[in-house]
Amino acid sequence: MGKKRVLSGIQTTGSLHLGNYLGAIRNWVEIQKEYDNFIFVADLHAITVPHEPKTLAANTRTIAALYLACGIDLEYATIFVQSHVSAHSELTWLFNCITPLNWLERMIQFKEKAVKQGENVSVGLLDYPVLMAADILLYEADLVPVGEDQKQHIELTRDIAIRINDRFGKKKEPVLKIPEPLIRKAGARVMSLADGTRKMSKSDPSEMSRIELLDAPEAIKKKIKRCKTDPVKGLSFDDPERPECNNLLNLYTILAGKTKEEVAAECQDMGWGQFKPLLTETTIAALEPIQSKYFELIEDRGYLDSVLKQGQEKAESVANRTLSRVKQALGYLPRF
Ligand code: AQP
Repeated sequence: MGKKRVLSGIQTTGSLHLGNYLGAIRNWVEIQKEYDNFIFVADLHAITVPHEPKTLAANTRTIAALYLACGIDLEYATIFVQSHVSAHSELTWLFNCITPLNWLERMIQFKEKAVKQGENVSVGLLDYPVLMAADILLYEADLVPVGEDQKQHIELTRDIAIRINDRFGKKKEPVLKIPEPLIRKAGARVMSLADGTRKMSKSDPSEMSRIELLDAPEAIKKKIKRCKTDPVKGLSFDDPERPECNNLLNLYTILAGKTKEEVAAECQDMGWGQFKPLLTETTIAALEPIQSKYFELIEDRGYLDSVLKQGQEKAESVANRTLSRVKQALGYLPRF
């Protein structure tokens, strides 16, 4: 039996930060050898919220280069750009026509993001989970690594696949493969530097709320120096009254490669004046190898483009096969 297939992606909604790395990419790297990985830059998802055309292409290249710089290995992974494989958009349309509207109106992420956008909320934002279903089902993914917040979207993906199979498939020949979520066991959830109760996010208007993977040492120093803390003396994990303290200690633990017990003992008598320079130094050192690899890759445009072209070709061949199967099941006249 071949390896199981895993599909993952990140939206081009801004600069990648420590949350994207520690909560997603680092885990993909850790498990990549066990699976056949399809990893894409989600540029179609990115325009479900207002976007800046001037930076879209550059962000796309940056994310692809960061995948490689963070350790995604082309021996185990296919890296491609979502909009380069038109089957994503086409399958989304077909799925749109069989997905009940009330399935989408129930999605928590839609409700949360729609509130932020008020009158301007787009049909695309509502349709985001259907596009995600198309992404996953096109590649016949067995597993999709997600955090708790995306579990509902995987359920919807499964519901869409089951509906298509029931309505248009044959008993022994399902049209679509039903995927499973791969829920991270101890996945890091990195919180905002400005508010320890909110997650660190690309689209937060304040750059001071996140440490970006490409931040220069001076910027990292400034952000950590100014980040929100509390007046309590001594640092400890898991105090519900001290979400910022817990977040910064967690960051230090992961970036320093230490255990929670080691850090609890090391930091119990520290004040912020002592801890912040330590976290700064550790963060700069952890990001240095990623940054130097990234700058090498982004200079070599020919190489990066060749990686994305090969990815596009491989992704397209798999995706187009699934799309044809769905169209055939729905009764479409085959292309000439
Ligand atoms: N703060 C975080 N802690 C841990 N994991 C995180 N991820 C994002 N933020 C954190 C993980 O990174 C991947 C990127 O997903 P995405 O770009 O598709 O969208 P997202 O989850 O909504 O990420 P952002 O950075 O917050 O982007 P915006 O601001 O555009 O919404 C996912 O695997 C996610 O779990």
